[in-house]
Amino acid sequence: MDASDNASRNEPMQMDSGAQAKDKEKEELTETMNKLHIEGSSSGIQTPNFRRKPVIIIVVGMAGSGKTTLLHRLVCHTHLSNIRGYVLNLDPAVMTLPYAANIDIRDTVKYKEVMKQFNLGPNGGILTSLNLFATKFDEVISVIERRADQLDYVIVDTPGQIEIFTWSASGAIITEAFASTFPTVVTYVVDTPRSENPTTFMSNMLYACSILYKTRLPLILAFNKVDVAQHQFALEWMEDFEAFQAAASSDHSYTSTLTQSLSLVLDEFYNNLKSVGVSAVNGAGIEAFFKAVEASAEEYMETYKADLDKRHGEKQRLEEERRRENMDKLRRDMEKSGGENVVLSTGLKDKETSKSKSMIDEEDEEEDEEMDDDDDLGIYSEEEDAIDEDEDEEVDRFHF
Ligand SMILES: Nc1nc2c(ncn2[C@@H]2O[C@H](COP(=O)(O)OP(=O)(O)O)[C@@H](O)[C@H]2O)c(=O)[nH]1
Ligand SMILES: [Mg+2]
Repeated sequence: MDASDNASRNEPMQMDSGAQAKDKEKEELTETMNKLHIEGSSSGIQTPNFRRKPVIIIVVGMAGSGKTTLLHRLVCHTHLSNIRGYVLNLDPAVMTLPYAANIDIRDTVKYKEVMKQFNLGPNGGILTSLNLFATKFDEVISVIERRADQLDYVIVDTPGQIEIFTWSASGAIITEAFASTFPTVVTYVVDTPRSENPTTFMSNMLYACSILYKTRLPLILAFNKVDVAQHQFALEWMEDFEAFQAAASSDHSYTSTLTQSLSLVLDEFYNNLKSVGVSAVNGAGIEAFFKAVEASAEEYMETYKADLDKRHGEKQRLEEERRRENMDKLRRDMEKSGGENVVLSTGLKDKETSKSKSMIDEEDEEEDEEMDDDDDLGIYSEEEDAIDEDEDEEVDRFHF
């Protein structure tokens, strides 16, 4: 407590005037109410710090469909076309990456260590590593936010086994964190040569459909490996379900009948997505892919963002209502008590008195808190400082 505090405390006593003391108290009261007002509004749900750039491209797909190779191709394309890209690897189990990731989950979580420590198999290890990483994902978002002005795209590679990302809580957390801060699109990579069989094609499409409805984000189908097999058959099947049924009817098994029926159901799904044929190996179709990303980002702003804003608006309205009710209650108390007990009832005055009494205790507590913070997987924040110092650093590392 400083000298001015002491002075203001002693003043009413020295003046020995009841009226002046009351004035002083009223002033304090107004100040307290103002403080409450500020606290009330800042503790509420704030409009998210949404930016129109960069566009986030989350790349998902079955193991071996070519996600990592496609990412490499996209990175090469960004370098050649002066597009400013940023790359994130979320696959903790990948041995070597063909591209230089700006943020790599492997620098934060050692997947083999996680397997040992938690006594898990490979899939459990990957899933737990992703969960651990997701707990610190707000740090990743703020790193990207700080660079937002210098970036056009953030490309995200996901674990080989698709369900680890698409059906896990951490995958949902990561996707939501991106989608509430930047325009976000999902790219579903299809192994084209392996989808020439109608039944395999259908299971692939059903999976893509489930991702669309789960993430509620614009979806791009990237038919990869067109250097081996062209994707025209897929486009034809998606546009004309009779053509697909004709292909599926050559097989008379139970799955074939089911597949034919499902093709009718998926008609609406096909209308809601964009598809491009690409080759991660020779670079065919990459320009068309980026065009599809741009169109999807527009779509995001028109539909998904509007929906998100609506939900945030509703939350904010409820919060504002709650704050107004509290203020009214406080005002009523003040009128009732003539301003005498109100400060006590807010708890702030209590806090202040106890603060001066237990100053030494609190100092000790503060020290403890600081130590707790250090324990809290603090290497992250150290790294953040390092990033602050060197914004141009190519590879950002986070550690648990
Ligand atoms: N021919 C051909 N092979 C590809 C293409 N993209 C990926 N591959 C191969 O597919 C395999 C799996 O690729 P990878 O990127 O590791 O798949 P991921 O598990 O989805 O990340 C590798 O052997 C790649 O060389 C492509 O466009 N054409
Ligand atoms: Mg991969």
